[in-house]
Amino acid sequence: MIQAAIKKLFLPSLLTFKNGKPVKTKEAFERRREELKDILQKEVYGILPPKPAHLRVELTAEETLYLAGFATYRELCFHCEIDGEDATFPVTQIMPKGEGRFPVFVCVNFGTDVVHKYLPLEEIIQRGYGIFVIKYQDVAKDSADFRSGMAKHLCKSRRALSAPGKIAMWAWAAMRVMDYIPLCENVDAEQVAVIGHSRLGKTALFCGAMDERFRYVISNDSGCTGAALSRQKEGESIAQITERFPYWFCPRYLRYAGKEDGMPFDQHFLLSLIAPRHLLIGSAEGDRWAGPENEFLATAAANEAYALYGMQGLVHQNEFPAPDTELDEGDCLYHYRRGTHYLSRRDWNAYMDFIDKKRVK
Ligand code: GTR
Repeated sequence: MIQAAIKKLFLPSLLTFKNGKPVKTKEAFERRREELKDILQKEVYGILPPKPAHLRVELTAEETLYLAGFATYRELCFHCEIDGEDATFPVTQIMPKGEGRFPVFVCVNFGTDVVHKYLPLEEIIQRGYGIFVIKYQDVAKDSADFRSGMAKHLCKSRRALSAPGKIAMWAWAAMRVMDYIPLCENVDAEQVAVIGHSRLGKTALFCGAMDERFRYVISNDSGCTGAALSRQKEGESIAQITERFPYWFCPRYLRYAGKEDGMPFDQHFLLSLIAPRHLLIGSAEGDRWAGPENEFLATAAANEAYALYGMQGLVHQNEFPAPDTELDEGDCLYHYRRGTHYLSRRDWNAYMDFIDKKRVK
């Protein structure tokens, strides 16, 4: 039934090179990966800005007895040298106390507080995870303003059809945190997850697709131009998203409004780039705007890439799951809960349960 539902969408083939040749091995998929990245950058999110010439991380504040003394809190300033200028954005790091190296989340979040409705910090720390929090608008405003913050350094002109949009910039900032992680003594650089909710779930997916250093890529309720296939999608369409938020994407993406069926890509391209790492997709039953079914279908469609690595990808029962189900048997997680558009404690715990399982292997 799932295979049939995917077939009915006539998706562009993941495993066919641009020249029409088939992609049959994981080595071939590594070459296809470059084509997929190229398509998604040129058509959807814009060309990812290059790494800064130099990165320096400054400790600006520290509290060693945070969360009743069980955590360390640090405020960091990331200084990026771009075209000879010092471009900066702040990041907050909270780590559990103790010996050894901890797995961490790089969380691109909405609020201005570290303890936020989408961020149950104490639970995360108690479960033995550290976290880096980027408040997304500290990097670039969630608006058409490309003249302030990091945006003016990362995009000199919005005239180019493949100029980076804001999603690419927020993702770029998460990658800079990843640059810093190997220098942190108490962080396990092999166990890093990037996570975001909604527009920031789209950001987490683009980040993890473009940067293979992230072992876990978590999209919560990311919907349109995130985890959901755009063809025959319930809820938000490309026309609607590009009408309200054109600046999230590259200018060329606007051309696809109302033209989903003819697009030379769909969101399974993005999800397949996470292979052979772990993809964690969360949907909510009440979040019809995001289109849970198409989020599930895109995850299932990415299995073709996992198969080339001898992996299962998402293990499912060949039908759309009932609410309050975790499909967690394979390399990917599909977490489907009741309720509405939100990043809840329940979601975080589902993601940590899955990562815990993968880490002991
Ligand atoms: C909505 C948008 C969605 C989703 C959401 C959010 O308005 O249509 O694509 O990104 O915002 O980020 O909260």
